[in-house]
Amino acid sequence: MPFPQGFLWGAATSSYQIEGAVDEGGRGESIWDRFVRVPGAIERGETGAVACDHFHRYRDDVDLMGELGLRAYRFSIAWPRVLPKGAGRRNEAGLDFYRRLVDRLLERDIVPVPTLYHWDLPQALQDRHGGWTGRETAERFGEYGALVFEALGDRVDRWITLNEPWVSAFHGYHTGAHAPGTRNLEAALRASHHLLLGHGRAVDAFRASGRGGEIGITLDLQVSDPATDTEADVEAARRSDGHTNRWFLDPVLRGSYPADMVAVHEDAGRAFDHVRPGDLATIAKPIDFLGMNYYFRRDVAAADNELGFTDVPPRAGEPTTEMGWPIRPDGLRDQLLRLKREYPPLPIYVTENGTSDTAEPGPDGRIEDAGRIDYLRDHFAAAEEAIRGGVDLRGYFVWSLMDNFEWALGYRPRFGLVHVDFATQERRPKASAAWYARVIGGNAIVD
Ligand code: IFM
Repeated sequence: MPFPQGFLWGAATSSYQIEGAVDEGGRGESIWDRFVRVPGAIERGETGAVACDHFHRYRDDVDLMGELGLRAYRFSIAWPRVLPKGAGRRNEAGLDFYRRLVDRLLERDIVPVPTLYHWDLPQALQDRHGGWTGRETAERFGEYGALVFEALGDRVDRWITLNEPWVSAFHGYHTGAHAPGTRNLEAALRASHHLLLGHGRAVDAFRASGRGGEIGITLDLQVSDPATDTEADVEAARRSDGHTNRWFLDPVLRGSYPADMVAVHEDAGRAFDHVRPGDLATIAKPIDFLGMNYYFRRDVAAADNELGFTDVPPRAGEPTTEMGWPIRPDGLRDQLLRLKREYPPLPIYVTENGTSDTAEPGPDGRIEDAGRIDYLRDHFAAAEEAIRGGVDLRGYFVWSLMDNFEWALGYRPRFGLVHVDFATQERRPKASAAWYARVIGGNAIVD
């Protein structure tokens, strides 16, 4: 069964994970440039300083996208490349890089889908305002958005404000696994609110710019199932869903935080004085589409910790990705159907889905990543089921175009359709890339 006509098949990346050139072209320091230098923060002490060297190789990379038949490319703009200090003086050379990238995409009929924020906050805003724990960062984000819409709005008509604010807030400020490495749940709650407020400010700036086009947000939405049918585990799964999904879906699409989760935090004495009158109306400004990233569905059990739940390991014998994530494509279908059932109608894009697979070139040079093909085939089929169930799914972006810097795990996980030899920067499309090109060409899943 084919996908709807015009279905936007693409691939995704992000600035810090691929660009490199962190000290070039007038780019300022980001919180990731600083965090990667913390001993033990990143496996093997790796950094994104060179990454895929995409900043210098973007022309060839776009040509490669053309050869793969991609219809769309989702990338992110590095805020410190455009505003080295996060605000104030703009860096024309940084804007020019993105202008050239977009022009090259358009020349090859590839729809550019930039994300304004994929985690590389200007370090100056961390120093000055405590990063996202400070309300000022949300205000600066709105201004940054206005600047980018003005500079690129003549060439781009589909925008994403934030990528996975749950990860930015809770890995950045609660678990400390990501930059800036803070470990404090209250700080993470503040950060989540200011990320959402920044999203709302950027949507306002986009509408005020008068540019045509569409704007949305990308949330990472995973399904949480109770590990057992005990009341405690059922409640744990509800909390997990509240913490990871509804904490962002509800403010953006309903204009309120989920009452059950607010009660959990208030009962624990966590303050909400950072939420000011009018904020939720800003956060809930109408958007044109929702981006959903999907990687797994989790089993959750009750636990005696700050949030009252914990993930349990994948079931015995169950297939997992090399990240250790259980492979459960039905979660993609179920989450899409749930969005349709419980939230106002909105076009949806799967803005990320994919798997790590460390297949290396064989003697003939081919990279047989059969595991990735199986993974994608099953997830595309789940998306197709959701479409048949009435979900208005408009496109699908595979994570990732090419192997890249996987944050705290460095370069070990390889998520790319294209293999990157990080010693030589040679790109080599894997078997999955050729398979994906056939899917795109026929707008249908192939064997
Ligand atoms: O690499 C990340 C990406 O930056 C955000 N979504 C999940 C991917 C795989 O972990």
